Amino acid sequence: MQHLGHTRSCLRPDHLLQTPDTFVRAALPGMRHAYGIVHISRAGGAAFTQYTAEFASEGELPQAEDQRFVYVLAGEVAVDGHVLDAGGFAYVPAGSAARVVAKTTARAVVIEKPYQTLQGTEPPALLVGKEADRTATYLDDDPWLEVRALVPDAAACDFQVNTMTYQPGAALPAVEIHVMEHGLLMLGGGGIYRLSDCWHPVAAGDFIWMAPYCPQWFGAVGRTPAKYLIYKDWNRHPR
Ligand code: UGY
Ligand code: MN
Repeated sequence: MQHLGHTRSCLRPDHLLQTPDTFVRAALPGMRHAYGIVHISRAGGAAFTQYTAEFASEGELPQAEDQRFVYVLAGEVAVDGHVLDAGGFAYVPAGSAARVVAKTTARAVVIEKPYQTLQGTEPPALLVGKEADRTATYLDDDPWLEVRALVPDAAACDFQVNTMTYQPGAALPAVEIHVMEHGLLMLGGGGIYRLSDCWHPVAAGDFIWMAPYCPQWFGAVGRTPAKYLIYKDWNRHPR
């Protein structure tokens, strides 16, 4: 289909909306039978890297220099021998020899970030889990806005990854402006994302990066819940 140069993708100094029509696939060094769609990285102004890995069966990621978080979107991926399917996730410490190997054709979110040590704590160990087993909490006690924290809320962990599920019509209670940056992948449904002074219609498959202090608000629109996976830096002094 000819789009005549149109896309919803949008790059601003404090945010990026990247829609699937603008995704570019490339094998990253050391990947075997896999491609990455790099959504954000240092080159784009972020302090972390987020990409979607698309695997053929037996596809594999190279060993990461930095700590790594993996969330399976489709298919089966083994992390250090633990087979994860959709909604399964893993935290892999920096320099770990744990292998990330697809057992089937698969897709996964990968987030990598240099680990920031914290005096008095030991770096976190490898962890695997299932989103469905994580306890749901409600943002500001709103039963229409469910949050599941995938990374343990421990001082040793220097980032968080949560899923947020909005019933149709639910919205963030206020415009947020905070020092943490976000990497966000829309997993289902859609709505309106306010980023800075832009109101973007968004849908499943879209990626968003929000720089520190980017004003942000989301309201779910449609007949099905809107759901996203969201990264933020956490637990460290912003010096
Ligand atoms: O955790 C957060 O900062 C989250 N409420 N932000 C967001 O959904 N844009
Ligand atoms: Mn936020």
